[in-house]
Amino acid sequence: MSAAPRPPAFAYLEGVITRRGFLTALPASAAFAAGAVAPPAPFGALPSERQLRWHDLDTTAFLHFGINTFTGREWGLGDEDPSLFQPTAFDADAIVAALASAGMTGVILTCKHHDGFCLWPTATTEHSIRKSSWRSGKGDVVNEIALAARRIGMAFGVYLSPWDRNNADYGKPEYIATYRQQLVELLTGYGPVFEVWHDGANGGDGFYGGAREKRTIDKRTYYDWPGTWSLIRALQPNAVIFSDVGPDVRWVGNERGIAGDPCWAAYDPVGADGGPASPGDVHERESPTGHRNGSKWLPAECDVSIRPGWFWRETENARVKTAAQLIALYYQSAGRGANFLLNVPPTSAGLLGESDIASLKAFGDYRRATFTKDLTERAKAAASNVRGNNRAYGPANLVDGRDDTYWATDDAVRAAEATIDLARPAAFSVIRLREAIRFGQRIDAVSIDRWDRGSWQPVASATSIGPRRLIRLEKPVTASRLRLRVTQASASPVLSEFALFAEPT
Ligand code: FUL
Ligand code: CA
Repeated sequence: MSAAPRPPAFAYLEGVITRRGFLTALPASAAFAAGAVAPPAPFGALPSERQLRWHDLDTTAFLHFGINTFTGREWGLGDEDPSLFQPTAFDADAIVAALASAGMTGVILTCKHHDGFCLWPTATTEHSIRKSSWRSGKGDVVNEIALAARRIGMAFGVYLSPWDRNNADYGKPEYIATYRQQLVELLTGYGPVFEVWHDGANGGDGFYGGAREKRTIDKRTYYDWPGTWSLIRALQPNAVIFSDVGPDVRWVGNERGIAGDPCWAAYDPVGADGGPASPGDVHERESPTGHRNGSKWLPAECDVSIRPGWFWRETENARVKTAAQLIALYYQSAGRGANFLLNVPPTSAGLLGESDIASLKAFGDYRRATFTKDLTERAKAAASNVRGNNRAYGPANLVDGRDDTYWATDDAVRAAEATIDLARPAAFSVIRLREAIRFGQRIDAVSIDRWDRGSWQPVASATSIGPRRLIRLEKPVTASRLRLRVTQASASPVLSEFALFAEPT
């Protein structure tokens, strides 16, 4: 005999919602197993399990740290003395604590930037922390950040620049073996890695072991990316791989932290000249929006720095983005279904800057104050259509606070509406919608209305939803009854959430 709670008796189209799941909140698969109605067939490109986990991360941090932190350059040439790397008060726990205060769920460290200087004691090159007098050559920044991240509950990721302006072999096949060996070290020595980041900067002037010349490589063939990607898969199967072209996560096409609107998760990248795409060679104008009917699930990641540069320099201390700017970027990136990747570069002391810490904390305070309380908590929901008239797919699933339950309609439905009755009038300024993306990105457009003295009045509308759509209203709206209309869909809608939030004043 199962001890599962019995469903309360109510009409399947309307139910009193509690946060603790009773039967209306059971995943559709359970209802199906009970001999009921099959879930909808997935539509279009679909996310992998590792992509689904990555979507949940929402906002992560970038740490650009290395030789450039001490030279004031953005792109070091690769001829720097390793002993220039000399942080005076490096504290990995303090760095990740400041990131965590912003609500960040992961951190990606520049283990090697274009200058080739490695922040871990690699066996592959002399251009590393091992050759710095800092901590008598015994330091390992990768290890310290990875451990600090784990201690505080953040995921850890690695940036390893393919371009290496120090390496004598750069441009020759030998360097590819070195690059892969560096990945092996990073992906086997530091615990679980959630993301491997390959930037697209490729070739040019460099030190190259003393040759001091310009080296150009064939972006399409030189790196043999498929070979490197399968190595990553073998070593860290749960890590997503980021580049201009994926294969798991795409660059959004700008370094301003702004996704397109719409921003479709699917994408079929082509090269700048219309030929095959590769990291560093993509027709980036289409990267912000993706492709509505793209064949690959390749969601966007919006990278941007909290400062004008990617690396810390004293002269930019007064130009740190404010919390208000970070909040605006959050809505323009994560709010459009992408992930927000915010760079916060450590100082030459090996800490974060004071203004950076203050902006991070205020950004986190805003997010906690806004998103902790969902005003639909005690709402009742009704819908114009419910899949198979089965309450396992009912609109109550929109407001149950659970990601694994969803409102779904019959297959032929392309336009549908759900009404949400709040227990009492509430003032809100943010609406959050989520599709159950295991079933693909199905919805093309929605509108939200409020009931005002006898008629429906428009509040907002949006196009792509995907894993997350945040609609931030210009000013708070008060209502006790709302209507969500799916006005256009490419397949029957499957939505897991309709939530309302009030921003702090
Ligand atoms: C680019 C690099 O050239 C920049 O220095 C920075 O690392 C940025 C995130 O990626 O490709
Ligand atoms: Ca739900």
